[in-house]
Amino acid sequence: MKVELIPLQIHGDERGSLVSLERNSNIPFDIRRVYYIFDTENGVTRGYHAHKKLMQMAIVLKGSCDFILDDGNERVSITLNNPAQGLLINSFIWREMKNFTPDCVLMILADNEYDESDYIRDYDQFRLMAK
Ligand code: T46
Repeated sequence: MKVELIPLQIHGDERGSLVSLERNSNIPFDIRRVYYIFDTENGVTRGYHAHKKLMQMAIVLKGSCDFILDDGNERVSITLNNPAQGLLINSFIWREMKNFTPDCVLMILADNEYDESDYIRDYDQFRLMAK
């Protein structure tokens, strides 16, 4: 499946921890957009779509949530609960995000601007296109 958990180096010292994100270094694309999801209501599942072209890196800065990822053949669940770990999600991966803890702050880096025409929001259409 075109997803990968990437360890992010922590620059730690007696004051605490710092993670740096740099395009074409630990982020394997040019970052064109950053957005974050927080204050998610209990029991909510988000996502339910794939992207035709967009590549993204998801990092939970605080708390935890689960990503359900589906390439049309297999479905995996990955828990993000470590700000020193990035989940790289390529195009044509169906995603659902659930089990957000109340304190969860989920940050996403994207390789392009927001474009509704890049979304595939129908699962059956996604299965056909992913073949
Ligand atoms: C994804 C997952 C992980 C914008 O105006 N600009 C933006 O950059 C984004 C991402 C969203 N929006 C608007 C569009 C909707 O009216 O914000 C609202 C919520 O977006 P959406 O329902 O798409 O949120 P999620 O959590 O279902 O999906 C988001 C991203 O859209 C998507 O690309 O991969 O997070």
